Amino acid sequence: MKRLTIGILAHVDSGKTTLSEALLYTAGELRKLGRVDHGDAFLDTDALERERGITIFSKQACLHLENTEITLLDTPGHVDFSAEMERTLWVLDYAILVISGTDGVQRHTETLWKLLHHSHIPVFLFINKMDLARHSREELMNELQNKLHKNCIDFSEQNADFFESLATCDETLMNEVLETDSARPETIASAIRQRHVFPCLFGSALKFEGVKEFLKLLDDDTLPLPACPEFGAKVYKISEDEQGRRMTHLKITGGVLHVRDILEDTAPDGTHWEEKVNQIRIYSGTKFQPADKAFPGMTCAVTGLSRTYAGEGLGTEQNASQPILEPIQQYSVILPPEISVHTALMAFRRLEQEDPQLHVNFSDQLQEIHILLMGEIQLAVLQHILKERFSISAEFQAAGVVYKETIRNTVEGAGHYEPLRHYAEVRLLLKPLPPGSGLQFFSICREDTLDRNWQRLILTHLAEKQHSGVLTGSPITDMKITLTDGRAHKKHTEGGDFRQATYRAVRQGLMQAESVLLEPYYQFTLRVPAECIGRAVTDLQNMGADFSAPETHGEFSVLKGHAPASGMMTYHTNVMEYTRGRGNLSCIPDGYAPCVNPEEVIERIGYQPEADLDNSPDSVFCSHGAGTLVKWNEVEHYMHTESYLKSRAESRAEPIRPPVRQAYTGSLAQDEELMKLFERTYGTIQHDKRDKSHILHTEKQPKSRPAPVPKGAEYLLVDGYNIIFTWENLKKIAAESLDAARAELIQKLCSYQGMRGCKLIIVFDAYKVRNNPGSIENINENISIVYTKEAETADTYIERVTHELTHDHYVRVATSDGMEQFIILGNGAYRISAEELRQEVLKAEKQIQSYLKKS
Ligand SMILES: Nc1nc2c(ncn2[C@@H]2O[C@H](COP(=O)(O)OP(=O)(O)OP(=O)(O)O)[C@@H](O)[C@H]2O)c(=O)[nH]1
Ligand SMILES: [Mg+2]
Repeated sequence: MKRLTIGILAHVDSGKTTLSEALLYTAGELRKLGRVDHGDAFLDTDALERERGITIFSKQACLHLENTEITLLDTPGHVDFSAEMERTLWVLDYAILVISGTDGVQRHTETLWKLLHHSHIPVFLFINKMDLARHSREELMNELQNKLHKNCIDFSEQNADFFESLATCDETLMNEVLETDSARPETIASAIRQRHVFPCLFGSALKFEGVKEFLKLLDDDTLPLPACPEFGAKVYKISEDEQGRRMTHLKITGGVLHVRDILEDTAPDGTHWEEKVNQIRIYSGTKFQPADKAFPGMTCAVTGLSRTYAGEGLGTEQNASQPILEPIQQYSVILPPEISVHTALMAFRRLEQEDPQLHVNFSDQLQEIHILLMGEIQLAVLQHILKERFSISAEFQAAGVVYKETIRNTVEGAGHYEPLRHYAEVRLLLKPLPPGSGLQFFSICREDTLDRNWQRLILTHLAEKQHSGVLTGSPITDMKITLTDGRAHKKHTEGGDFRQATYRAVRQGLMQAESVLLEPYYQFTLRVPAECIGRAVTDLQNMGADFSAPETHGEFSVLKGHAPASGMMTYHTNVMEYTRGRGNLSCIPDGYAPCVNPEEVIERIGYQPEADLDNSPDSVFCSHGAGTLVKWNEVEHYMHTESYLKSRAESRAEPIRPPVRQAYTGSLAQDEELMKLFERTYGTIQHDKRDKSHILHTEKQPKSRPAPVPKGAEYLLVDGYNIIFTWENLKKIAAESLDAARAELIQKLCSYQGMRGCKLIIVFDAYKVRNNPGSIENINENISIVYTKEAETADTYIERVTHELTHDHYVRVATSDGMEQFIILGNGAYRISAEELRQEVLKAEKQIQSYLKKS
C-alpha cells in the first residue's frame, strides 16, 4: 500500500473543494454529499468559509483506494491566503492542479505552476467545469501546453496518438513506445514522478463527470516515496481544535512517530525544547481517528507540542526555505483602550506561529504592533479570529508597502567583537544577485584558519535574522553573502560572540555599498470605458507604471502592465469614481523592483543607520584591557585578518591574462545563450523599464569582475552526468548502463588530461542517495573523481570549489547546464560547453594517435 499526500491547488473558485468532495464521495468515504454553495461542504468547515463560500484554511481528508492511501489537502485559491497554500507545498508528494474549463489558465494558475516547478512536485491536471466550458478540449489542451508545459498530455483516451505524444516526453517512454507501440504503467508513473509528463483529464466535479477516472489515474499512476529509517517530519500548519488545544500538523518523512514519543528541537530564539506527543490524530474534515503510530507519507495532527511553528523541520528534516509569495502591505494595529499592548502582542505571537508571514513587529518607541498582510480579505479574517479566539476587537491602519533593499556593487564587510574575555572576527563578501534571488549564504573560509563549526555558526547567524538595509532599515534581499575569513580565540570565544561579529560585518559592508531601494510591484489589468482612457493613461504614467498600448473591447479599453503596488493599492477607489462604477482594476503581486521615487521615500522614512543601535555597523576591539567601540569606517585598520578584496587586488598587480579564446569578457547581453537563460529565469529584460537597473548591474558585473590570476595550476572541472547526457555516444551507452557510460567518460578524460596536463576534477551527482557521505577517488595526483554527498548537487559542489580555486588558479568548468553556467561566471571561472570539451578531447585523441604512430 502506498501512502501519499496530495494537494489540490487552483485559482480561486475553480472547484477545488467541490472536486475534493466528489473524490471523497466517489471513493466511498462520504455517505452524504455536501456542497460549497449550500454551506455544508465536508472540507469548508469553518464558519467564515461557509459564510463567504471560499476556502480560507487548508484542510485534510483521507482517501482509501485500492493501492493507495491518500491524504488529500484542499487549499485556498484566493491570493490573500496564498501563504497558507504555499506552506502545504512543502509536504506534497503530488499535486492536483484544477483548471476551470470556463476560464482556462489564469494568472494565478501560472504562479502556481511556477511554485510547483520550484518545489519539484509532480502534477496531475483536472480540467473542471466542462459542463459550462466555452472552449473545446483541443483549445484547452493547446492553452495548457503553451502556457504551462508542452508535456501536458490528455489521458482521456489511451490510443496510438496518446502513446505517440507520450513518446516525445521522456526517453525511456520513447524507447518503449518505439519497441512495443505502448508503454507500461510503471514507465508512465515514473515519467510523471520525474515531472516529464503531466497527465490531464477533463470533467465536472459538480456533475461527477470524469471523477472516477481521475481517482483511478491517481491510484494507478503514482509511485511511493523512499523513506529514511530515522525519524523526520515537516510541520506545515499549526491550529487549534474545538477545545482550544494546540495542534501541530505534520507530515512524516522517515521513521515512525508513536504516541508518547519525545520530540525535540531548537526554537527560533535559540533555546532547546523537548516535549511529549500526547495524541496523534488522523483528520478527515472535522472528524479524526486517534492513532498510536504514524508512518512515512502520512500527514497527521499532534497534540502536546507547544513550541512548534509552521515551516519547522523535525528529526532529520531541515526547516523550510523562505516562502516565495509574500505579503507586501504593512498595517499598524489599533487597540481598544481596555486591551493592553502586551496582551495583544501575546495573541499576535501565537497567530504568528500559525502564520509566520504575519511578521509581527513591536515598536518599543511607538508602543505599537505592526503586521504584514496580503490584502483586505485576509484582514477581515484576522479581525474575526482576534475577536473569536482572543476577544480582542482591533482595527488596522494601512501603513504603506513593505520596501526592501539590495546593493549594486560588491563590497566586503568586517565585524569584530572583543569586549573583555570575548572574541570573534568575521569577514563577509556581499555581492548583488539578480532580482528575485533572495539571500544566499556561502563559505569559502579555510578550515585551518576557522574551525568548521564556527563557520557553520556564522552561516546560521546570517540566516537567522532579517538584516536591515542602511537606506530605510528595510530587509535586504538579492545578495550573495560569502564568509571569506574569520577568527576565534581558543579561550575567550563564547556563544553569541560570532552573532555580534556577523551582524556588525553585514552592516559594515552595507555602509560601504551603493544601496538600492526596492518596492513591490503589481501586474495589473485596468478596464475602463473608452472615453476615460486619457485619464487612465495619465494616472498610470504618474504612478511610474509600465504598460502596453490599450486594447479595445467593444466600448471598453483595456490596459495591461506593471506598476508600483504603493500607487495601485488605493487606485481602485479612483477608478470607481472617474468611471462611475463601470471600470475594473485587477492586480496580482509581481515581485520587487527598484523604487520609482527613492529619494522621497528615504526622506519620509528618515532612517539613521548609525543611530540604529540594534543594527550597529561599528565593531568592538580590545584596547588596554577594555572593550572600545571603533567606528565602521575605521574598522579595517584594526582587523586581525586580511581583507579578501585587498589581497585579490594586490595579486592582480601582476596580470597574467588567461588565453583570450576561452575568456568570458563580453557582457551578458552579448552572450545569447546566457541571455536566454537569464530571461527564462528572471523574465524578459529589454522590454521592461523597471528592470533596467538590473541590466546595468548584470552587464557591469562580468566586465568589472577581476580576471582570475592563474598563479597555480590550471584546473578543469567536469559535471560528469551533464556531459554524459549531452555527448551522443555516451548518452547511448548510458541508456544501456550508466556505469559503463561513466567509465567511458573517465577513461576519455584521463587520456585528455595526460595530453593537456591540467588538474582534472570530474563531479558526479550522488546527492539523492540517502545517508551518503560523498566520496573522492584520487586516480593520481592530477585526477580526482568526486561523488557528491547527500543533499549536495554537482553544481553546488562545483560552485563551492570554483570559488575556492579561482583565487590562485585558472579554472574552467565544462557543463551544458544552464543555471550552473551562470553561477560559474559569477565566481570568476571560465566555462566551456560540452561540445567544446568534446572537440578538445577529440583533438587530444588525434594527437595521441599520431604519437603512437610515430613511436
Ligand atoms: N457548473 C459547475 N460548477 C462548479 C463545478 N465545480 C465547482 N463549481 C462551482 O464553482 C464554485 C466554486 O467552487 P469551490 O469548490 O468552492 O471552488 P474552490 O476552488 O474550492 O474555491 P476556493 O477554495 O475559494 O478557492 C461553486 O459555486 C461550485 O458549485 C463544476 O464542475 N461545474
Ligand atoms: Mg475551496
